[in-house]
Amino acid sequence: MKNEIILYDYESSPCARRVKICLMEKGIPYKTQTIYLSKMEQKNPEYLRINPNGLVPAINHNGRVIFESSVIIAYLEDNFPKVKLTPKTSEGVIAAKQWESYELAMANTYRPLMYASTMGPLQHIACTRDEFLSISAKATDNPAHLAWQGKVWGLKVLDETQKKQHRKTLVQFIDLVERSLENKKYLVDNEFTLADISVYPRITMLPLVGVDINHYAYPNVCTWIERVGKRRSIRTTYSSTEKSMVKLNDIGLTSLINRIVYKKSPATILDKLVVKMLRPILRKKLGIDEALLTPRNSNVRLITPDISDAFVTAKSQSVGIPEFLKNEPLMF
Ligand SMILES: N[C@@H](CCC(=O)N[C@@H](CS)C(=O)NCC(=O)O)C(=O)O
Repeated sequence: MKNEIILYDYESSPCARRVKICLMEKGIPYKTQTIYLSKMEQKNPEYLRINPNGLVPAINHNGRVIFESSVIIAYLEDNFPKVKLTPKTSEGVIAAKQWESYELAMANTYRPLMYASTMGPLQHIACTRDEFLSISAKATDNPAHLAWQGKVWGLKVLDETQKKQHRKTLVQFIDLVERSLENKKYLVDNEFTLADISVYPRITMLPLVGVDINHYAYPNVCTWIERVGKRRSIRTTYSSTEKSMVKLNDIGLTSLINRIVYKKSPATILDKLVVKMLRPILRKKLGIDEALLTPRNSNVRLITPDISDAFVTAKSQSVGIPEFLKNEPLMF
């Protein structure tokens, strides 16, 4: 039997990166199949057969499908035990499970904040609402999923108070990581384990949702990020998309974009100029024109080793944008 792992991945997903780090640490070869979250492919009926939660990551190991990053990692620990990442002490095992569980809760806080402060504003500038919904409607005809996309583009995922609350929750998470790393090299048992693999990909993405991590406030976290960041598994899984997002953020472009799109007062000439300059760049980066040209029903082509390596083409029953989502006024 061929020993093949396919990872259903999205380049900048911290949850998928966690699985990639684990695969790399264990030296397990794998292929990836990108599920474009920007095009709602995670909600495509074909992909929902793989992960009914409609999220990445999932893996297919010789036809056996597993979803949920911590479950995938537990599966890899059991089935590829040569390199062990589970802590050696029973106390350590419990502590690592707690980090996994805490991180799971943080994913739920991070998700809307990510859509509100990155995905939504970028898409809002790159394309019109109808374009965004048409692309999504190629992947799913579920009105709830399309309504969510309407909220993402329309910048209605979280209001300012909710954004602040979500950031506060994430700050409490970093505070705990900071305290837990006092006089320690790693989170659990002072060696690199599943606990670090769970937490690292999320922590390093927090600046992208407006949660600052600096040496003054978080010396232990920053030293740990540098230490863990030197591992080959971490370096090679640092995607070019994440690098670009970090760069955009570091030069202040993400906060400028947020200021412009969330402004209550009418857009100024300068705002309009910035948007005009950014639109073609973002449009290209996000592959808007290409996605608009992709025929309906063929957006998600899943590699499924259980069906003799064939490509299976999604048979989505998309019918376009539902009436109730049409005709919302444009901002720019
Ligand atoms: N608890 C899940 C969380 C997975 C998750 O939130 N995945 C994100 C990417 S990091 C996703 O697919 N988001 C798409 C969406 O929110 O619709 C896991 O660890 O696998």
